[in-house]
Amino acid sequence: MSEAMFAAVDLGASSGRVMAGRVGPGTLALEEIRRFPNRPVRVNGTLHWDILGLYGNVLDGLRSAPRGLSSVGIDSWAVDYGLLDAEGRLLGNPVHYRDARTDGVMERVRAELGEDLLYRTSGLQFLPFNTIYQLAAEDLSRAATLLLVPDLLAHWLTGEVGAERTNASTTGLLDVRGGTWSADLIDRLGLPARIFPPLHDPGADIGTLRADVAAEIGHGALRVTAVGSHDTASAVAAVPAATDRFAYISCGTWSLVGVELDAPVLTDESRKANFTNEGGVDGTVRYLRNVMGLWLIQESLRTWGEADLPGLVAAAADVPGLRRLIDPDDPEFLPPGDMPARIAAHCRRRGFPEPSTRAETVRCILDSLALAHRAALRQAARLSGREIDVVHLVGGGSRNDLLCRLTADASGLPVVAGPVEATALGNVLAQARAHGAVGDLAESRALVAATQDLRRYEPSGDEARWAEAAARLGLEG
Ligand code: ADP
Ligand code: LRH
Repeated sequence: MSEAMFAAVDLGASSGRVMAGRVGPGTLALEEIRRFPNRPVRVNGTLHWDILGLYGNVLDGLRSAPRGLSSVGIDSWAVDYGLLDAEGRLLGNPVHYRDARTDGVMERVRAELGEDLLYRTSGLQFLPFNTIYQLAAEDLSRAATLLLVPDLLAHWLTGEVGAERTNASTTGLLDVRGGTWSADLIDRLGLPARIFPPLHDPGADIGTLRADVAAEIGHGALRVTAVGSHDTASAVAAVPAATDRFAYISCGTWSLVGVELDAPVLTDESRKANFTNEGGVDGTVRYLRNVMGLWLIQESLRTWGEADLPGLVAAAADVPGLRRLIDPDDPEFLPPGDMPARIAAHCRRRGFPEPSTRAETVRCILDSLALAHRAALRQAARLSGREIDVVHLVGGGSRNDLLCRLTADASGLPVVAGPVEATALGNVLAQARAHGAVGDLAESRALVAATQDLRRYEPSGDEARWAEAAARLGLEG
């Protein structure tokens, strides 16, 4: 196997990047080509993604990427989509999953179709912004094609139309066992079956750049290869695990906490615990729960107009722990808005003192996230029967030393932090596999473990204190 180079387009909810990845025997190296903020824009009261701004940044990134790329792969956050009309024109700017248009829709659909039917069919957790609920709130009369965000960008690059399976698994409309669109759910919801494009898996060849795009970015007949286009699927594929007795926390805007399984868990208990069975690479199941994640900090920083996150985390490390706590998964924290005020009110309601400084607010968030990580890890193990020896914490959150340490202490498990750019690495590795530059998933993970910077945190042994706090908050898992 010789060395090859790939471009990874990775769009997170808070920032996007174009990376160049070199892969070969003993080599896995990422170079950042371009990084750009991903800022939602409210227009006429509706929160949108700035999809053309993102696409423009992707083109600029690819233009600056080294020549000699074997292919490009695209991943992004899940659930959101663009609709094309019969002429292939975008029907309106994609709406952000945190927009209020889905308020009450999930409850209505659940009541009409039944929780049991929804969960047994798609295996998906109940989150108000799942594509299924967004579509139920949308006028689809002029829509000819639905494309999830990475599929939309791939379409603009190549002219091809399709749906990559790992991301399609977050719509709530994919049959978790068969891996096909659920004609039954689509029919029961009265959605037009015509809008759902043909499905493909990571590794599939999507197509070559359109001639006009190739001319614009100067990369000739570059191919676009499907990757785990759900960012979390790519992140989990790059977890540097050596055995299957691991859990992962893909930690960025969200903390996605779970285990990797061969088959879905569709029990009533799993449904009640709101665990999801999303699609991973190689037909694996990402059995996980969404924890509100670093969104709580992102939105606090935005409210404060503050940019020094490392300084605040350092200050939070000096604040006494477990004094102020929230349930981070309370739906009140989902929409944009004044986060510190919501956190203070939540503390008060729960009988904790309100944070009075920014450092106390950050400490409250990190203690509470560590407690939620603990609960989700325990539940994942219990509901799936998978034993966990180690927790791999990947993504931007792995740079937060305090959060890694608190997660190890709270869970009583060793935490291996890194890689920070697990998603981009997973994206590159899926392409490298398709082009024969690396072997299977286990070999890809071994390459990550051998080449990337990782830190290990041993639990401090004071799990009892955390168990007490978790019980007080009703987060015992
Ligand atoms: P997403 O893909 O959801 O946009 P990322 O994986 O890029 O998220 O992670 C972004 C998060 O990483 C930020 O919100 C921040 O909390 C955290 N982060 C980034 N850099 C640092 C740092 N130097 N110290 C602590 N946390 C950091
Ligand atoms: C993380 C993520 C997560 C989804 C959410 C919408 O970026 O893809 O897996 O639940 O965004």
